[in-house]
Amino acid sequence: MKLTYLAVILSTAASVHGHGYLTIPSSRTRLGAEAGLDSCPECNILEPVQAWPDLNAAPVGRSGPCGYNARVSIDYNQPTANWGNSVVARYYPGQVVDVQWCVDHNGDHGGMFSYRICQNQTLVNKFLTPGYLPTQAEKQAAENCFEAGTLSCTDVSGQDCGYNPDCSPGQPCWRNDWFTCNAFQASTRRACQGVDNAPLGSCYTSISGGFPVTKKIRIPNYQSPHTLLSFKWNSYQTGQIYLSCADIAITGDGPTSQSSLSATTLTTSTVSSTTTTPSASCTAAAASVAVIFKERATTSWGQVIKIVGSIPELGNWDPSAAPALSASEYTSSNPVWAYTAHLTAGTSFQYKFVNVASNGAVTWESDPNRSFTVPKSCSTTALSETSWR
Ligand SMILES: [Cu+2]
Repeated sequence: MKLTYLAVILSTAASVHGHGYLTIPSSRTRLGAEAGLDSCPECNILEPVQAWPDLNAAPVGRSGPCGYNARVSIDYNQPTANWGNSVVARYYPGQVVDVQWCVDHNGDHGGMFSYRICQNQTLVNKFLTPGYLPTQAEKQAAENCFEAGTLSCTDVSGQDCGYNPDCSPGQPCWRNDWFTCNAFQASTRRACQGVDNAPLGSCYTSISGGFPVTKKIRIPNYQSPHTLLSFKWNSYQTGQIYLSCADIAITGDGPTSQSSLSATTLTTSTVSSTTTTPSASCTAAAASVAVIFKERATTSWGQVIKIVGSIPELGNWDPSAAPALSASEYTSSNPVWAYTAHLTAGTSFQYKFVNVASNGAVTWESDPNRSFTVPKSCSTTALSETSWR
């Protein structure tokens, strides 16, 4: 047994190649790489297993729904200071969102991939408990739930949900609820790198540079203040499965119901309602206002957009203390960063956006400062989208 195990390790080490991981929303794996802990985020591999053509045949093992990177001995099923304690993206039930993973140039093994949400909070909570390492049985129980919670490609109208050209009718992989890569040996737009047909290096991998693979999923009609979006890629070429997960929230009724949101969250006792004319959708004053900032800024991997300004909530002009915007809505065609600040009604302040590189270097927007006064009329307000300047 020992010899067989050793042989597997050696053959894996000898065939050094890339592979892939979930990048949008930011997976725990991506956070591990950005924290400098994971030197090969695309190397979270469940192997050697049967990955094809039966996509759910392999036990998930220690990889669990969030992945285990044997190269750096990181188990992403266990929350740490760098991932798992807070959500990286907030969605509402039924929302259609862009998701992306990154496949390495040298490790594009073709095949099929899926996004999954387990709607059993008790099972998921094992993966949200700070410091707790789920057992193998808990990992498998959650994995079964995630498999049952596959977010079907066909849930998004107009999305291309063809069958994988490397799979034959009658095989277990002949299904179009999963997403497919192109033909593995295609002469152009080969395998997974052909899905977006984006240039090499559009996303980060440590070995050869990555190709992004972008799809749309529909968030299920399910609510949770903290749950997981799990990504699973079954390789066609190799006996490998890649798993990663992102911490997300699914809450609220979406953008059409801001007035009902206001009605449930408003506080009337501390604010005079005489100073501002309420907008049509808001009829009462609020003490704390959710202010939504959106900034269009094209960034490269590792860069983060922050909002820094003259009030404590925005870091008092200190970029290291300023909140980061979320790239959960970011796509190459619509590079939007977003942040919701909870600010006291009536507060006036100045601010700028900054671009913070992975080495910490800060690039400021040009002058003059932007300025804003939090309205007293509504518990939620959205500034019009701005662009980097
Ligand atoms: Cu590989």
